[in-house]
Amino acid sequence: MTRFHFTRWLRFVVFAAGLMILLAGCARQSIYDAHKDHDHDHAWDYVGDVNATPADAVEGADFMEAPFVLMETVSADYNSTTGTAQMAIHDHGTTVTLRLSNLLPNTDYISHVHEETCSTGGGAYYRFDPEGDGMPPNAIHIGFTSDDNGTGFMTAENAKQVDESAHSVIVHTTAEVSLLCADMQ
Ligand SMILES: [Cu+2]
Repeated sequence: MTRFHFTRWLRFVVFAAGLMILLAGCARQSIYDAHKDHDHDHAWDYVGDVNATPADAVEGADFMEAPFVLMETVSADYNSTTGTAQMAIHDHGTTVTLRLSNLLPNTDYISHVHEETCSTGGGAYYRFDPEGDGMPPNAIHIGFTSDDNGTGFMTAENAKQVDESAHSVIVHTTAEVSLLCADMQ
């Protein structure tokens, strides 16, 4: 290969790699765009907005609060983890707020509203339309990252009101190990 051809080939490879990264980013973005509330700016809104009004500050709501308890599948890393889940059902839908302490620091977690109680492991995701999928906005997913001290805080909003079959909130690792559960109603 001549130097000229090698340079052109190298430029093509760099260009192609850049294009693939860009396209992967767009595909990822579009999944979230499809679900997000367009009143907000960024792609992760559908799994929470740290600046949203927390459940315990929503006026005139049907308010519930429950402590998180450790689930059977939890590792010893979480022996001292504590926290609460709050749910506010109100005229504009449902607000869920999580507050946790002594998680692993700087770690991503995912949480969902589930349709069964903690004693039965929570069962499936709660779905507003039982015939629909388990993704927002038809389900409530709450994603967050713990801070340097292992504190987690996030609020997720949904425009619909959950019914009485929204029984629990479960926090998982990103590998879907169930860690903590709160019985809401
Ligand atoms: Cu879950």
